[in-house]
Amino acid sequence: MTDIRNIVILTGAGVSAESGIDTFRADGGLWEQHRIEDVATPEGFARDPDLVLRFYEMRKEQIQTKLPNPAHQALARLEAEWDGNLLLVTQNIDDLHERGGSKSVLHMHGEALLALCSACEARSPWPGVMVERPPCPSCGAAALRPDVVWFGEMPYRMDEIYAALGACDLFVSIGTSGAVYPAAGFVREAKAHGAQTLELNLERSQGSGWFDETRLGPAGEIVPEWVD
Ligand code: BJW
Repeated sequence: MTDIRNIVILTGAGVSAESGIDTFRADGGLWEQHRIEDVATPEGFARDPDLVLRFYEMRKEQIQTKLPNPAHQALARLEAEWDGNLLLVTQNIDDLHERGGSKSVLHMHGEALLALCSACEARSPWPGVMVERPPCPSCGAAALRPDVVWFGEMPYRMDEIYAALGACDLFVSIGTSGAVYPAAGFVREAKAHGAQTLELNLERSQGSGWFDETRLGPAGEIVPEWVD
């Protein structure tokens, strides 16, 4: 990769699919089993918090039984060996990048293992029994919610992400459908600043036409091939 110093990598549910974690939009995926409006919006949470807490409790338990796959491990190797700048942005709320060895991961849609206090905005480890309304360890309010970004909410650390997109030489998108903004717009942002763009996915994403190159296949195979 000559002339490349700054890399931004965006991952989505497809990078964890071969670890056994459900994606969202596939046949039989999470959004076929649960209505988005019920479990992934602030309005759904206000309407039926127990349903939403049970959904995320189930997701957290699923994540904890799974292991990183060769795609996570390859990205950790790249981070360890790359002597330029590399920002790994994930839309995933699982911790498989970290358990695969990545040291620095930006979770733009939050993390399944954390709770967020709606009153004081402190983060804390997800308590086993959030559905019983334990108090926030920082302020004592019974206002904990999953530390995830729902539709209509602002994804995390956007300034940092756009700054990196504006300075990157290579943008790589892995295992995401390109159906959800603002992440789906990152390729255009990077391209507008002159970056090369590469998509690694099982099938073409919605924004596939924006990429200079697309390589199709399972992430566990094509990500190590690209990295090594
Ligand atoms: C494999 C594989 C294998 C399978 N190997 N690959 C226009 C502009 C801006 C915003 C909007 C807009 N229009 C509408 C909006 C608002 C909305 C939105 O995007 N709606 C769309 C439905 C149109 N966006 C928002 O509300 C966001 N906030 C926002 O916009 O704030 C204002 C703002 C504006 C401008 C700048 C900044 C801010 C918030 C979105 C929050 C999304 N939240 C969720 C839930 C998170 C918690 C949880 O996990 O439960 O995030 S929804 C869900 O979708 C989750 C995912 O991170 C996200 C993306 O899904 P992903 O990862 O792409 O999964 P899939 O299933 O869709 O795709 C999997 C892919 O993998 C497929 O392509 C497969 O082929 C592939 N694959 N197996 C390789 N083995």
